[in-house]
Amino acid sequence: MATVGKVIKCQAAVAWEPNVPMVIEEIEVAPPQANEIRIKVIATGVCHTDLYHLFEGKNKEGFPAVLGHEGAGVVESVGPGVTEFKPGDKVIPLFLSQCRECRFCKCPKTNLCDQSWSSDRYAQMSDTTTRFSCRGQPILQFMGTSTFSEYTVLNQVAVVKIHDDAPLERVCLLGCGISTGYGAAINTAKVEPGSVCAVFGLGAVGLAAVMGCKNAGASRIIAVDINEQKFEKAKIFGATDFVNPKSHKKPISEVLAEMTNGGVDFSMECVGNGAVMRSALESCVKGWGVSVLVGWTDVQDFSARPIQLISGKTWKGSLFGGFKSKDSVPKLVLDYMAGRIMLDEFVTHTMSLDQVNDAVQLMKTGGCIRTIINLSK
Ligand code: CXF
Ligand code: ZN
Repeated sequence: MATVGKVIKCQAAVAWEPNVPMVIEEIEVAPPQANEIRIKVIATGVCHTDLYHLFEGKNKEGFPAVLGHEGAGVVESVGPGVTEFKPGDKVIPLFLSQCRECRFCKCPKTNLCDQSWSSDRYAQMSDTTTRFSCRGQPILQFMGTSTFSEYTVLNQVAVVKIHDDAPLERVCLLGCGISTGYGAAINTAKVEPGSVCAVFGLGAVGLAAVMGCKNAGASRIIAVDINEQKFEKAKIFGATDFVNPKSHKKPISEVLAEMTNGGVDFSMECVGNGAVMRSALESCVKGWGVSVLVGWTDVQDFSARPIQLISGKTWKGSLFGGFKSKDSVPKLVLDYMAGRIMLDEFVTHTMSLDQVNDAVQLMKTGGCIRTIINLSK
């Protein structure tokens, strides 16, 4: 290919500073170095984490940066030492990598690869530099992925090859939100056939958790949200009961206890709010109830009465739905292609890269489930 080994000039959405809309810029993307691959991004979802980092300035790598981490693309070229990928392969970037060599990758109990962006092991790339620049100024990468760019460079531990026929403008969603919610139900909660579940928060992650409960054979799935407009969508994914906490004077845990003869078997918190986390735990049945933290928040503390756990409940959480990313994402792609999981139903909007700020705004106001940015031109 004509671009191999050369700097590629392309369009990217650059977040120059917190709380300011991103700017579509021409950036320069350097060739991949050892153990890296450069990909052409075809599609990317917009996730709350992009929003959170952009508007609250919490991108731990700082600014300016190219955000985006829920993408899918095609390999353009590979750096020295890369044998797993070749140009033309369809791939999904993995903000949670799987190096297969660290203590955590070798243990079947966890997916928390120690080489991952989330473990602070590579702030930008394989080394501490970045492959992006704009008018001579280095632009940082984000979550080891940076999918709001026509081209990006990834460490090979943070990318996985998927089926050649996979529709990238759908399976990109498996790079974050859908895997996170779906896996929370099937891997972390380990929802059982015939069980009663409650899902708190019906954004994309919560709806994916509902889908996980349904696929695991739950007999009742209680969808909880203060926005009743979300209930119709939750029904499509398998929710059977719908509760708006604002419509009740009693605490939601009491409402659910009355509905379920003492509490649900499994609850999933998909909001990222300490008070909701506590309610989700309190909504579980004593003796065996399991409550899973799925929604992200960086609050320092959250609380519950010890009796909640002494009474035999389990409180746990997971990142990326507990999925070991390289092992699982290609299988999830096949699950979608075979109709075993839904993805189309999450997509409420499709936009181009130059509309990325509109997509962010839509997410901020709760006006979408998922917006797909289509970069293939
Ligand atoms: C993120 C939340 C912040 C930590 C890394 C994973 N989840 C999805 O966007
Ligand atoms: Zn995300």
